[in-house]
Amino acid sequence: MTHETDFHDDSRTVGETPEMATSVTGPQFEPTHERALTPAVGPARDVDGFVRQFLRELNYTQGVPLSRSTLNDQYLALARTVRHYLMQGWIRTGKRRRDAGDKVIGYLSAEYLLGRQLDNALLAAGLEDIAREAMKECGLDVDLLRSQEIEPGLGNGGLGRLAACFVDSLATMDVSCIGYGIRYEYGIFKQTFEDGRQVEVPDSWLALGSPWEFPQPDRAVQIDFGGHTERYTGDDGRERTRWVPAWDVQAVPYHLLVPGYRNGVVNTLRLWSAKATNAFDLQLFNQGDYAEAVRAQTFAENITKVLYPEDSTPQGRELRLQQQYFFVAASIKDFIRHTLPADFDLHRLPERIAFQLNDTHPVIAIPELMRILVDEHDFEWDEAWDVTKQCFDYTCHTLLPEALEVWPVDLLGRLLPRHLEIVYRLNEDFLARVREQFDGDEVRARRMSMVQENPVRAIRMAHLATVAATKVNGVAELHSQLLRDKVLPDFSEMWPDKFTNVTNGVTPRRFVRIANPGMSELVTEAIGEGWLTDLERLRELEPFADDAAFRERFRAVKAGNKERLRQLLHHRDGIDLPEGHLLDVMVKRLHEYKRQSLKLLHVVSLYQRLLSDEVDPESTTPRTVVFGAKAAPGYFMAKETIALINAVAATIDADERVAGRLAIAFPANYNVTLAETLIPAADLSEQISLAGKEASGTGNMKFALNGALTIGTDDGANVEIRQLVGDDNFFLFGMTEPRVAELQAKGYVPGDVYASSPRLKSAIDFLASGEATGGDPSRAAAVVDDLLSSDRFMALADFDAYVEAQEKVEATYADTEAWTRSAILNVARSGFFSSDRSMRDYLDRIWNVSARS
Ligand code: 26V
Repeated sequence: MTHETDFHDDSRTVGETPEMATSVTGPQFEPTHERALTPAVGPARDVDGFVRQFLRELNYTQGVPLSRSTLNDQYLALARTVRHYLMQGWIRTGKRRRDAGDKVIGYLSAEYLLGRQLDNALLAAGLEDIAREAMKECGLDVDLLRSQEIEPGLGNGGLGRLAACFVDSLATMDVSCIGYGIRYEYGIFKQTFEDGRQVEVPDSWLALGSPWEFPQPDRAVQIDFGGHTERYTGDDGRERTRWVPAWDVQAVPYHLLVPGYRNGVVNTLRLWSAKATNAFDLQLFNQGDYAEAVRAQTFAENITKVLYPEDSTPQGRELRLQQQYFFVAASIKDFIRHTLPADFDLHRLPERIAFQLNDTHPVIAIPELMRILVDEHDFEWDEAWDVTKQCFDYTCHTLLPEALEVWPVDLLGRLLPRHLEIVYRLNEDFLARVREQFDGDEVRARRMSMVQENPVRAIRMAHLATVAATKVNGVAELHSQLLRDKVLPDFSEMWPDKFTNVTNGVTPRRFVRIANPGMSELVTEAIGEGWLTDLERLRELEPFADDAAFRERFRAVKAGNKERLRQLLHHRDGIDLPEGHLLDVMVKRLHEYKRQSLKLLHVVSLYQRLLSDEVDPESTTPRTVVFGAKAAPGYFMAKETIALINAVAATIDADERVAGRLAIAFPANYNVTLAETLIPAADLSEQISLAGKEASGTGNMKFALNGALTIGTDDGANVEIRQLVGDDNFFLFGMTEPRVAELQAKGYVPGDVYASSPRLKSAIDFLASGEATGGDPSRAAAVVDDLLSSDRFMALADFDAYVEAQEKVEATYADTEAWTRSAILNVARSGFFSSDRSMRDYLDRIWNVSARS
């Protein structure tokens, strides 16, 4: 480090141009009011300008000279420096959108699983090289600083990550979008293992500073809860209803920047944080009752304290309903009050907003908008309904009936009495229509009702959403079909045109370009620039699959990615991955329907094969199986499965006899950051859910785009991946959805499958005996008992087919050239899975808005 770079110095003149001189002395304001909204010049876009801004941040915001700064100081200063370069785009984008009166996509999502922000901001702003050089000039390593960031884990899994990909694509396509959500103080828990068992640690992602957010306390809105409703007669003689709430909280918005890829566009993520209306009762405080004085504050601020990690059992938890209402009510209020012009006629609301309901979590927004229009803006009921219906579209993300949210009416009535009344009235009107259209079919009316009677009276949020929404979509072809045929068949009969499909996608900026720079460079060299925003262009890679020199280079990239993963796991987890293995990866939330237990049975079977005399170990394919999975803290079987995988991993790891042939690695705390290193290193992608259960999957797309081959069932988006990449480049196995339904109807008996498959029986017996768990059979008991007694997701039924498909994997992998060819074809043919394409589909089929690019 040189003395020169230790402290920011405005008088520094080395290589300075006149523009730069103005840029470092602070924003320049033009004389007119309009122009004053935009800083005339940001920091200079060169190494020198970057260094200056960085030092300024370090010295004046962090308050330290470089020589005394910690890594965290340096990370924060770097992040804020990059943020500076985005500000002008953000302010300009906002102004342009307001002036044009664009229709806004209001993406309502309780989760955004964003991943690290710095990498993406550097890429979007095109500052990677400048930042690297600038840090070098300060004697710092940009990669080390990047690795300091704690990712904002404001989501559970696929649904939250999808929302993050979608807002990235909308910014890149210059579509006006506000992502509305919740600023959880604690995101998804951090997973650690103790004796192989999952232990959850709070995720304090804000603890070391949060350079990416802008609090806007002056734009806080009040959110009401509880109380009762009253009828009264208005001045015009009309009967009206008024909600008299019992308590309220403040919703404070925090802005996050959503930069488009190198287009100067910066959209906004608006995340709401709860704050007590009155910080505390000073009188009580003065009387010495400190705890009671702050009680209200604690109570209010609990609303956004923590993300629910329960994607296994969406119980009727009051706090969760509070979270849901809190963020949608704040978002609608904010949109009407701050985004629309003051005199806007709300009859025209659908011209200006399309609220997309990301699953049922934000569905309480529907009665909320009705309440605003009817109670606060004097709309007639039918008039309000007509407007409301046009403002909402609904995406369903599941097929499991137990995952469809319902809210007990006693809870809803207590928390949101007016909303309950509104839902009842909507349901009355709706059921009248059903009876009219279907000859008074009461059984059907009961099935379709927004209100379920048993086991407790509760509101079916998916029915409410489906009735209100203009469009309802599933997230992959098969899912959308099953949604129509099995989950909501009465509704699709009533409104066939309401239902549509939009297959999910993933952002290639994060999951190809950032995650896999080596492959990205190779691709660009082969087909030129432009593919990152037009991913179908990857097709142009197809001929290169037959080019031996290209294949060689492709393999070298994969080998480099594996090495990067080895380094990471060594430092992060103390795991030493063996070299030269087929890398077989299963990463996703732990759920029985995803069938991590099936993968584990396969591992056990491979272990047995190596221990037996049947095969020469030297002739088998050396394989490392990597698991990554968090279990919902209250999900017993999921947690048992984690403990079992770890026990088997430890046993195999300690067994000299299989050293070099088989290994299991289970790094703790799988998250977006780990995914970015893990996925590009994988050879084999495990997508083995029971057919008809995985709505789409998005990890499956990320793997294919990074040149892993998939072993998978005919489920979710696997179906489309296989159709696109071709049967020869995909290892399909297992029952189809109709076959699953047939077997279920017939009565599935896992014991029969066990008895009839020698290989399966042997693997299960081996597990049950404790031989795969260090001699301790109790470790395997819960999982084995469950598989043998109920096996709800039919892992046993698909076992033989799975093992056979894995044998094909080994045979193909042995032919290095054939494998590489398939891997390249997977990349070349997966361009469809860009979230840009998903967004185009939403724009065309759902929002009726056109993209600018
Ligand atoms: C909820 C529940 C509750 C009951 C037990 C099982 C279960 C499983 C999952 C969930 C969460 C449902 C919402 C969700 O995260 N869905 C995921 O959405 C992704 C994005 O569309 C999609 O790729 C995944 O297939 C889907 O599981």
